[in-house]
Amino acid sequence: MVNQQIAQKFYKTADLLEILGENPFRVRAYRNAARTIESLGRDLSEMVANGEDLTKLPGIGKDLAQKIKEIIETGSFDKLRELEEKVPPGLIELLKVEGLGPKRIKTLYETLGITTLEELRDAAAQGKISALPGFGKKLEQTILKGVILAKKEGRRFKWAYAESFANELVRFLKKAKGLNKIEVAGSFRRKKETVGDLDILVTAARPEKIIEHFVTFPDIKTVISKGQTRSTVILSSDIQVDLRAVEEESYGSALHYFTGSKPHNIAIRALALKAGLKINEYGVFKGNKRIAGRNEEDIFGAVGLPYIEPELRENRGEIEAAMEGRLPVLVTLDDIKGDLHCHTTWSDGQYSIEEMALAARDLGYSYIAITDHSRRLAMIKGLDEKKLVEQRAEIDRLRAKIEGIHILHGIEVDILEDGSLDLSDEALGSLDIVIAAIHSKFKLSKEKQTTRLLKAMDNPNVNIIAHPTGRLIGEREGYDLDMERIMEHARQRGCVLELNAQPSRLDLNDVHLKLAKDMGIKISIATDSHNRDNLLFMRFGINQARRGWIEAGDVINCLSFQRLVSILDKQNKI
Ligand code: DGT
Ligand code: CA
Ligand code: CA
Repeated sequence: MVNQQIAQKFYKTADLLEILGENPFRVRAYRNAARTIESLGRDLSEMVANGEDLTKLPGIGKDLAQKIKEIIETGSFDKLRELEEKVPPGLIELLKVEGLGPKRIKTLYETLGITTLEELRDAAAQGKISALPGFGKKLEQTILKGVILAKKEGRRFKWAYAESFANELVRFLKKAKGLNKIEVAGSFRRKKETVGDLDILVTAARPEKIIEHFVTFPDIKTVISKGQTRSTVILSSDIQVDLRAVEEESYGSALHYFTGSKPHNIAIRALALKAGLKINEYGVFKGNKRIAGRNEEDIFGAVGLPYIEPELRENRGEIEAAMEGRLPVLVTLDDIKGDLHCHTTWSDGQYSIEEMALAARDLGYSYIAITDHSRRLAMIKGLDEKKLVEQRAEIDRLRAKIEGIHILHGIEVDILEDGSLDLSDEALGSLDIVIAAIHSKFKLSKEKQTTRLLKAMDNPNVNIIAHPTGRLIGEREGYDLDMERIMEHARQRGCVLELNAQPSRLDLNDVHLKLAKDMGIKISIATDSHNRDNLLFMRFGINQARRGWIEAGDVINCLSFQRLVSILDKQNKI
């Protein structure tokens, strides 16, 4: 439990008390305490463990000190649990909306039954809010705008999920008469693992026609705005879409600007200023003269840079690398030669080894590793030593039968709580490839969880650590790990780290990938497929890899089969 989390609990308590109209003095006390905790230089959990007196901290009395202990021990505290029972969970989100305080939220709840941002937005769009005494048209508009902002902060969509809507919209917009260029910009184009909203850019002879067509998209729930060159809508899936039409001569600048990221844009603008240029979404200007704008290459060129791939535009060193001519040549799907993490009907997969191998061959791969679960996961038929021998016989049979694809016999072996592995060294040693993974005891302390993984890497049979942090996007934080130690150990051991390509995992993340790359650690981009279609998840892994500056040379499944096998052999001798 870190200080931020404890502070959040107190902020939440204050908000809930306020919505319920309780004593303002108590509300303020919780907020003050939260602020103290937020800015505290030391770890509260440690202070409690050391038996230090918390009441010495400003704004923390006996009562709050006790609650802090309760949070550290139980994850929350009774008073908050009680408040959470009383107040519908969506109401607290409404506080983020400009123009809405606890009193008004209470009114909206009691008269219109509004409990979520979506309900608030719909009520505002339908004019129900301005009809309430004391609210009015102007406030309704403020609220509508506020909802959009609050939603943007609050709700993000997995890239793969957003993609289906983006594709559908592009297909639909392409049917509009007179449409010229179209591109989905923003975080979507940067392939960020989650997307806040979709930013579509078009050029057209008559932009207003495109807007007219856009708002007839069948999946629209609410049209927020509709002008001559701009429109914002909400889809029934709650994804917000911004459409902007720009002039041809500004298309490159607009595309660059709306692709972002904001920090990247700001850094580019600083470069332009240094060169005596002005840059905005309309172009790059020297005085009043537009010297670039039509395409993105020219925008970068105008500030003295080569083209930078959208995935790199996070101001994480790409501008310096571009200046020094050392931008990475990012890995592509075409570089991938095989998939090293797949399940079959032998454990919890839905297809046979043969079917998976043939599907991999159809993708043009030259190899696939069959890596079912190990025995500890008995509920999903995890394999024991005996079953592994039987599976080997089946794989040998298929190797003789199927041409054009190499089948590696592997396992996704469970890492037990103490870091030992779920199968004997002898059994593991008989396999072509071993990936090790944590599937239980997610809540161990940082120290224990870290040493657990370090120990697993020490087993000379282990080639790859699968989904190293265990996070599930938007659902579960990763295990508490000392990633620097993990990476350092992987480097020393020559252990490969997986980039799990499942759209809800994408584990390692972009930042960790770059760290791994910089340390010389090799990556396996793998789909963790449980059926044939899952093999197509590879491209989500590629997206994330590119955001992490990964090149083909960093990826073991970009190696030919012979090179791969020699690397796996070498690993096992360390
Ligand atoms: P998202 O939607 O939260 O996943 O992230 P983005 O990056 O798509 O952000 P969004 O939709 O707010 O804006 C799209 C792009 O527009 C953003 O990446 C950079 C650009 N942009 C937006 N606001 C600003 C700004 O205040 N300054 C600059 N320089 N660029 C901005
Ligand atoms: Ca966006
Ligand atoms: Ca946007």
